[in-house]
Formats: sequence, structure tokens, C-alpha cells
Amino acid sequence: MDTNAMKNWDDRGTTAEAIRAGMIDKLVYSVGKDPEHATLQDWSTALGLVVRDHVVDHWFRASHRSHEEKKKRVYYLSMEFLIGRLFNDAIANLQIEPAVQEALSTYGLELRDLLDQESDAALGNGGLGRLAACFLDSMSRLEIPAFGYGIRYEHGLFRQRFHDGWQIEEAEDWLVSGHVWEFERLEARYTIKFGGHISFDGQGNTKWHAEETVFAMAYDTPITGWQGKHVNTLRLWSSRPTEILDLRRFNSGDYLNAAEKMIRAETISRVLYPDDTTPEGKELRLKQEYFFTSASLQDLIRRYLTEHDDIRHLPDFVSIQMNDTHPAIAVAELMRLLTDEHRLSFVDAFDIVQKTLSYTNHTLLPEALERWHVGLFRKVLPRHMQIIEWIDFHHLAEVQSRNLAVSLEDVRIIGHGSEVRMGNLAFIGSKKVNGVSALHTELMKQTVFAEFHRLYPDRIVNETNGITPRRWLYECNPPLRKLLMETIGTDWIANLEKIDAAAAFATDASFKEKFAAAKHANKIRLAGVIEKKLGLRVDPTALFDVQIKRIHEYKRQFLNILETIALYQAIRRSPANDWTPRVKIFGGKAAPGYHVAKQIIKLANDVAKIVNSDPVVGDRLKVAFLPNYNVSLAEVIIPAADLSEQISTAGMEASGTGNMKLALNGALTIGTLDGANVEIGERVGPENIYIFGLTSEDVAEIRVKGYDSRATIEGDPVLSDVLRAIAEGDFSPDDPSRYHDLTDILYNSDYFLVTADFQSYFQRQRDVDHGFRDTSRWTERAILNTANVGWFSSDRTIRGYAADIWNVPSV
Ligand code: CR1
Repeated sequence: MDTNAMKNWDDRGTTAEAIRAGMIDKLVYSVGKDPEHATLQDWSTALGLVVRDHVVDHWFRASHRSHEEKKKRVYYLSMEFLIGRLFNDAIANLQIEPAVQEALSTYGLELRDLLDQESDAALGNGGLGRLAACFLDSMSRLEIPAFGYGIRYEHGLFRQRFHDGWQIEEAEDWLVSGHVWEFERLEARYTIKFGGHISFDGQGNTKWHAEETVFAMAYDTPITGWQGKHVNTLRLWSSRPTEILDLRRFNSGDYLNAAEKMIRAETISRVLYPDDTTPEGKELRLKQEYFFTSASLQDLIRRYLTEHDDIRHLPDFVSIQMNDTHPAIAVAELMRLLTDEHRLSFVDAFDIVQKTLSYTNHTLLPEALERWHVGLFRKVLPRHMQIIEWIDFHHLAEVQSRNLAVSLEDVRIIGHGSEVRMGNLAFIGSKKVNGVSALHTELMKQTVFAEFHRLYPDRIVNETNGITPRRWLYECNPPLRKLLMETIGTDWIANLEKIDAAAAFATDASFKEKFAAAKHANKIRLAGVIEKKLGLRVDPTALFDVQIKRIHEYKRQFLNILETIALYQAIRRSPANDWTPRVKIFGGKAAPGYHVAKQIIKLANDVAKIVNSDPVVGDRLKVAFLPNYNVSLAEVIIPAADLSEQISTAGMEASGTGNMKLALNGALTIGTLDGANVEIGERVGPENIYIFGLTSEDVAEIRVKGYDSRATIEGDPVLSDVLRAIAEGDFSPDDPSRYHDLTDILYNSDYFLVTADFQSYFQRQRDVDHGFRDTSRWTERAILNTANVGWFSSDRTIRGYAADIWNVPSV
């Protein structure tokens, strides 16, 4: 092969003229449409293909380089990648927007319209999945050779619709109009086995006689780093049948059953589990986890062996990060591959495993640390059960030999003889285990992994989460991007710490005016979306108060709604007072089986209906719950926010990342001392954040001592009035008892301490009212938020992983 000829394939050029010509070429010869009959979707695909070509040029160069230099690679294993749309991301990273705009103008097309044709790839639930997407961006930015490995769900997170205020879930169909960014890799295919039994031949050979097999087939999406300097790969696996149609059955007219095996195999990558806190769907979920983990490990070992001969040196050239416990089966699967297939001893294999794998914990919620019944586990993964028994036995022996006062039961993988604890498996099989904010890591050491921490005091490290500034400022906030570029230059895009230069302009009258104007423009854009989706008109000069995240009791949207009602009642009592107009904006999905969360959504919508139509209240208060919150909607809401609600029960939100995005875009936070709010507060300073409520220590103490919520409610006339109104059906006249379950929770088992924090939250909100009225000072404080949160770039986070965990260089 003439590799020199290969190196010069990419002379396409990124001038407007080249893009214009490229588009016509793609439209006609790839999409198969003539310009006269092309739809917006066709044009969008054509432009997408042109942009993709440029990405591919950079991509090949990067892979050749990594291969030739035999660089160490990072593999990020994650059940979720919430990448959203990629079109604008590629254009922004390649810096070709002006040329694209110019090319489009010759056809009378608007870039925005073409971008809107792309579907939002919702291959994740929330923060954990979006973090994985930001990490891919940052690994490319830092030129770390990396692969993201996950599942190519045919249907991502469900689409949320409201029917009479209730959440309705509909299947999502992101692939329906084609996805230009991915490449199908028919040749990258691995066999994945399930079930059956194991035989040993007495000569050290172990054979797994599987009951069921499927193929994992790869789809690759290039992930462009800033300025295209490096491009990594997101490789997603799709499940395919190993046996095709049963022709005998088909010919006998039994069409459905003839396809049964195919359908079963394809089910594995059919849907994303719509739950980010509880393991559901048991067997299928376990199969999904094993499916993508096994395919990824087989694939990375194959790649390793094309560059190196000795499997024993794997840890020198490979680092594997397990994103939460979902891929924790990697510990046992890597053991299996190293022993059964590559013939290493168990002891040698385990040494390699512990030097190669690392694990990120994302939550302390006990229900989210996955556990599997031994019976189910053995049925689906018989060989892995044996391997886990071996690891558990040897680990226990090692712990016992150290004679430490450690609870042995707590550090077992197989708990009470009946469950496989994936958190413990991941911990034992890892080189490093990290938390995602300073507080969360501290709490990990004190709670879920306390015993492990005593055994292995160097293993737990902290890597506070971050967000990519390309997506979460440069792309989503053009007015602010422009202002920053004019004022402090462009360094901040690749080095977000440099955004601190904006602090010097916080009191500069002209900068302040432009900063406020940028915010106002973004608010007008959001107001347009609210009107379009909800038919509700809101005043863009009002305070935009935003809570966007999954609906969960610990995140306490309920607390926000209670405060909304209290404010509503106060306005109605004294409409003539000088109120600070507010728009309460909500977005978020509830897990389909999470009854309380769905009631909270309905309550928010019921409250919205009453408040928004009350002439006494008018523009002083509006409530807008936007349906189907996703990455694309976040890109519109975040730049328009004035106030960011981060009000979880202290100690329960591991980090949060929406908090970082909102602060970066100039929203002030109202929040508890939880997750990364603590670190945000340290950087923006107490006068630029509204902290309230119990601390995590207070919460821990209350959990021990007990808490009487009824006494709190009865001692607080404002809260009593709010709960009375809900319980009497003021917001649900059609069904007055609709919310008795919700109010009962507050009276009888307020585990999330909503009532305990209500008063201080309500007070802090009045401070916000007061603060927002001083427009000039508010703008200064907003600027100081933007300027002081540069540390929360995911580039900084990834540098931390590279140095502390993966041992790879970053630029
Ligand atoms: C946490 O709840 C954190 C993200 C990313 C979530 C959130 O606070 O910002 O992870 N955890 O680290 C999660 O989804 C399954 O656990």
C-alpha cells in the first residue's frame, strides 16, 4: 500500500466555495436529490456529509499517529453517552462556521434551520451520560488517544409528552431520518455468549458452552477536538443475531416464530433503560451490561495485540475506566479473557486487571449500587460467577491475613451468600476509584466504601466533574461568546481558566451593558420557545428561575413548587406590593415507574395552570414546565437563566454538572452545600451565590436522631398554608385528593427533608428578589460567576484523570 499517497488525500479545503461545491456533490450523488426538489432534511444531510469529510481527514491522521507511535490508549466504558446533536459541535470545533454560512447563503438557506433537522441522540439518562460526552470532547481536546465504548440503542431515552399535565412516555426514534455521523463497521464484530455451562478438560482448558450467542457489531462516530487537532472514536455496539431466519418455519407459514431468534438477539441493544438510579429490568439489563463490556474488551485486546506481542504488558498501554458500576463486569470478563483465552494464571491475570481498570462512582444512593441475585447471575454468566467466587475468596483471605479490624461482610463481593455486589467487585478490581466532587469523595470514604478505604487508603481519589466549554458556552451562547471574544480574546475556549480575565470588566459600564444585552437576547429566544411549546407568554425582563434535571425526590423539585405556591399566595394577598417578576422554568423527566416523581410533574403543571391564568398575579409570577427536556433544549435554556436551582438534600447530589453550565453562562445559584455547589461557592464567593439549608453534617445527624416534620410544618404558618392549599385541592379542583400521597409524605416520612429546609429556602428566595432588583449589581455578580468558574472545565477534570489514574500525557 502506498502510504504516502494516502497521506495526501485530504486537500478539500474549507473555503465557502469548496463547501458550496461539496454540498451540491453530496446532495446529488450521496443523498440522490436534485437541488430543486431537495427538502431541508436533504440539505442538512448533504452539509453534514461535507462537514463529516473534514472530520474524517483529521480522524485518520490522529489514528495513524496513535498507531505508529504505539501510544497508551484510554478506554472509557459507559452505558450512556448523552451526546445530543453533533452537527454544530463539528462546525464549531473545526471553526468553519463563517464559510458554511456563506456557502448556505448562495442557496438561501439558514444554518439554524439545517441544524434543527438533526435529531438529538439521547443515549443516556442525565448527568452521568452527559459527563461521558463532555469527557470525549475533552479527551480529544487534550489529544489523549481514547475510545468511548457503549451501546448503540435503537431507541434512546423516551420522549416526554404531557397529557393533562401527566407525563406520557413515547418511544424515541433518533435513527429514523438517518444519522450521518456514524460509520457502520461490518468487520468489527464479536461473539457474545450467555448462559449454558462450563467444562474443564483436566489439562487447564476451560470451555464455556453457551446457551445463547449474539454478535456485537460496531458503529463508529468521530469526536472532533478543538480545531480538529485530534479526533477520537466513540464506538457503539449493536446486537445482531448469530443465526438468521428459520427458513423451515418461515416456509411453513409461521412467519413470526421464524424470526424469533433474530428479534431476541436484537432486543439487547433496543432500548436505553429509562432510570438513572435503580437497576431495573433485571435479566435484560445484565445482558446489556455484559454485551457491551465483553465486546469492548475483546476489541481493545485485539487492537493491543496488533501493536504488542505480550499480553502481560497490557497495563502499560491500556487504561480502562468504568463509568459507574454498569460495566463492572469488566473485572470478571477481563479475567476470563486473560485466563481462558490467553492462558495466564489467575494470579497473573488479576494483577493485570488491577493495574488496568479503574472505577468512577457517581452516587451514594444505595439503590443505585447494582446488586444481582446469585441465581440470575449464574444463569446468565456462569463462567463469571466462578471467577467472582475466586476473586472473592482470595480477597477475603488477603484481608483476613492483614488482621485489621474490618467488617468482612462489608468487603465481600458475594453478600450474604445471595447477591453479587457490583460496587465491591469494581472496587476490588480497580487501580483507582474516584468520586466526582470533593464532598462526594469524602462521603464515599466515610460511608459506602468506608471499610475499603481503611484497607486501601490510597485507592480513592477525587476528580471533580467538569463541562466542555465548547458545547456549553461557545456553541450554545453565541451572544456571550462574541462579547468575550471581543473583550478578552479566544484563549478561554481551549483553556477555560483564562475566562477569569472577564472579572476585570465586572464593573466596566460598557461591558456590563453588553453582558446584560446578551442575556436579554437569550431570554427572548427562550421566551419564544416557551410560547411555542406551551402557548404561554412570559416577560423576558422577569427573573428566569431555572430547575432542569431528572425529577427525583432528592433533587427536590417539590421544594421549589412549594416555594412557588407560597409566593403565589403572598402575591395574591398583597398584589400591590413591589414584587420582582419571576418565571419559574422546569424541565426534566421522571423514570416511568417512579410514581412520586410523576406526581411531582403533575403538581407542577397543575400549579402552572392556576398561577398562569390568575389575573391578580399577572406577570408577577409565571410557571413553565417545558416537556421533553434534553441536551438540545438545555442549550437554549441555560444561556437564558438568571437563577440556577441546585437544591438537593445535602449529601445526596454527588456533584451536579448543570450547576456548572448555568454558572458559566452567568446565572447565580441558589443551592444547598451539596456536591459541586460547595466548590462553585468557593470560587465565586459567598456574595455571588445564595446558599441555604442543612449541611451534609446536619443531615447525617438528623438521620441518627430522627426528625419531626409535623412539628416543623405546624410551627411554620407559610408552609402550613401551602400544604393546606394542596391538600384541599386548590390546584386540583377536579380531584381534590390527588396530592394526599405527596402531602402525607411531608407529614409522616420526610426523608428528603423538604420541610426542614423550606423556611431558609423561602427566605433566600426573597434575598434573590431583592438582589435582582438591583439590576446593575446583579449583572456584576453574573459576570463574576462566568469569570470565576473556569476551573469547572472538563479539560481540567480529564487532566486530573490522566495524571492521577490513567498515567497518560495530555497537551
Ligand atoms: C449524579 O447524580 C453527577 C453525575 C455525573 C449522577 C450527579 O450528581 O453530576 O452522576 N449519578 O457524575 C448518577 O447518575 C447513577 O448515578
